[in-house]
Amino acid sequence: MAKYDSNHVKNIALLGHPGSGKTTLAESMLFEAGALTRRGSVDKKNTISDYHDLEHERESSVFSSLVHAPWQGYKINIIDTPGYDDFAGEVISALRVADTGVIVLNATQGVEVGTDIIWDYTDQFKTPTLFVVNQLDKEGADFERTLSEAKAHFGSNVVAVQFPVQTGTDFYAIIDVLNMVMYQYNAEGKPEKMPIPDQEKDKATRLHKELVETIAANDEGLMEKFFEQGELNEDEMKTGLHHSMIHHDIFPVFCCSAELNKGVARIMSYIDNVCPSANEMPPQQTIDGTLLPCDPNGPACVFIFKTIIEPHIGELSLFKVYSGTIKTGMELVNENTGVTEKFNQLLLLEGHNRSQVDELVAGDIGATIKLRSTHVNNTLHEKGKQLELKPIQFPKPNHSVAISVLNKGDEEKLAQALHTLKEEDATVQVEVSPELRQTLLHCQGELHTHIVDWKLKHIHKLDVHYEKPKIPYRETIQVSSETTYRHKKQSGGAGQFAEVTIRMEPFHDNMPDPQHLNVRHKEVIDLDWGGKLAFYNCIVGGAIDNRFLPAILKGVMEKMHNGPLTGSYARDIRVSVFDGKMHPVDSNDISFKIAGMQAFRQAFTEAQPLLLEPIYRVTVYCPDEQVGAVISDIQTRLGIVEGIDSEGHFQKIIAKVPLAQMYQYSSSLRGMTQGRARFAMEFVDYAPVAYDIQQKLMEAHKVHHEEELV
Ligand SMILES: Nc1nc2c(ncn2[C@@H]2O[C@H](COP(=O)(O)OP(=O)(O)OP(=O)(O)O)[C@@H](O)[C@H]2O)c(=O)[nH]1
Ligand SMILES: [Mg+2]
Repeated sequence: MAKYDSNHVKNIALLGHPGSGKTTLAESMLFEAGALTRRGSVDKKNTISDYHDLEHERESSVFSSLVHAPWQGYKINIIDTPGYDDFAGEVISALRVADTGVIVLNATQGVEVGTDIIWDYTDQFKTPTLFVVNQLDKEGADFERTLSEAKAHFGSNVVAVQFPVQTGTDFYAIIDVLNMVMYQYNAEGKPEKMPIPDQEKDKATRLHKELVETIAANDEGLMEKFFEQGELNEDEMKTGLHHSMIHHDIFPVFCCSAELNKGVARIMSYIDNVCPSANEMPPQQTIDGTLLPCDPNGPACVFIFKTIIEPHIGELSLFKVYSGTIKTGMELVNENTGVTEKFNQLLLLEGHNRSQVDELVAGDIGATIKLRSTHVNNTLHEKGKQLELKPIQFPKPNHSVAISVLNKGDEEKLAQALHTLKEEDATVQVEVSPELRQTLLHCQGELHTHIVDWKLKHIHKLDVHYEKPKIPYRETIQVSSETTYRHKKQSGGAGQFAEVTIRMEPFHDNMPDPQHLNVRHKEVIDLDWGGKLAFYNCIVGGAIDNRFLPAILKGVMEKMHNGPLTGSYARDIRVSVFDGKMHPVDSNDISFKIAGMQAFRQAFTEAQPLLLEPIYRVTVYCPDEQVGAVISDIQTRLGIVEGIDSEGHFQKIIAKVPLAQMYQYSSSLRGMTQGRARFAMEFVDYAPVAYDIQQKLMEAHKVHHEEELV
């Protein structure tokens, strides 16, 4: 295996709408580099990059995969990412380590929804970006339209470096306006350099001029030269493009047919000669602000951007070397877990296949296995240093389902499987909710849940069942009430006796003491589930001994935990115990606990109880033409629109919507907007549910409760 220094490593991520041709392009790149003797295809399920059974089943990428192409003395690390938005986590982690984003466009479709979404990421991370207009060999391919759509969406600095001579089944040549040459391809995709034909000269000259002017306009030095010379030579253009790509100013556009391998080699040469290597990008900044230049002689430091769990091998940790040179057998300290890890093997990945190398220099990407306590987003560095790189901000899940096992006894196996899934995919979250008595699986969307389900069934061999997550309602009261409850039990031996009189009021901060009661002791408890319980001892004349007060509080708390209306948590209530009775023999803690509980239940029902539901702030980003549909849908979900703002290419709609109305919203929104919208949601507050819904929920609880008692 050839050794590469930091200047000769290029890291690219292939990005784009599903089906644009990323995996096919990766395959052609590997073929061009001589890493493959035969090109596989997605349809035949034999590409290097889509190697997972799930990807074969779907004929589309699900995971990002790392391959590398040795090309003219350079090593191009290629991360082929999946196009579906549900797998955005794979795209974001790839962009964290890539130094160039290659956005693939389908020439028969132009700019698609996925292209816009990907652009937003590259723009946010300021990743140097180029476009590849692919599928030019396909019937209906339209380069001009695709280019003008890209300019309209992403700005006039999207500039053509190439254009096709003909598109569709007659696609045979590409004219390059950087070096003003035509590449004519034979059936195997081998190019022959030719002069630009007369009938294409005007167009080539016009696009060349546009390219030169765009380069000059983004580089002061070159602007002067351009004015002096009226032209820029090829080297000057490359230098200008190089700098402008680093600053995320110019976005060159290339042509190809990945399927027929036409134009692929030229893109690879551009990546080698013009796109930045890692050591030309601004240095990484650690969390405490230290700059870490990409220097092979600097302190060893790597960042884990992805893990893959492979059957029979265990966990593969994929990393980028941000500084220093990593050698086989090296020990590095994990800054996040404190564990010292030994890198026994340094691996290069080729989809499913792996090969070993002795060292990896700053800027390169590789993998290792069998680290003990290392996860995605961890930084590892040589001993005696303190370096922690900024973590990848993964998108928050917005699609939840409750999951359970079909076969009793599989619970532990499911917990273990979910743990493994989470380890491999940082965009999945698992929540075991004691309140709802459900295990919730939070994913990026419905498709993402299907992927998790596939893994559970096929890898972990588990039969699982899904249902709608329950809603964490809350219960409270609206007015005050007073009640007395006597608990008395006489059954043969020792009896039970306790009588408790309480006043119950809605609690709010800084409320005055209860009127006409003599407060002897106050306790305000912050409840784990939000809100408060104030418990006052206002006993006079020793009606109840102080020693029984904790038992009464215990009874009250039990009911707060299992509210009288629907068994949900209760909140924001003040209970003042101000009278009662004891029996010299039969009174004990258990009696007072029962009396406290029942007094609470009785008082609660008389205090105009209210069921509260969680309200979420939902932010939807969608194109102009879909604002109307999105808003009217929010209204049918009992949501209240708070505002509309424009943000980039999108309109941002902010609304408050009850959580109970948000089940499977990601799928409805996708359907409603053909996948053009995105949304995020966060908890804001609790609000009363409508009276009829409260009645229905109470009825359902009663039936369920009675069933449980049978
Ligand atoms: N005619 C033609 N077909 C192509 C070309 N590139 C890709 N395809 C076909 O388009 C389909 C999708 O290609 P992929 O390479 O899987 O696309 P992708 O961008 O990786 O898709 P996702 O992984 O789902 O995001 C496959 O059937 C390819 O054979 C091309 O240049 N020309
Ligand atoms: Mg793919």
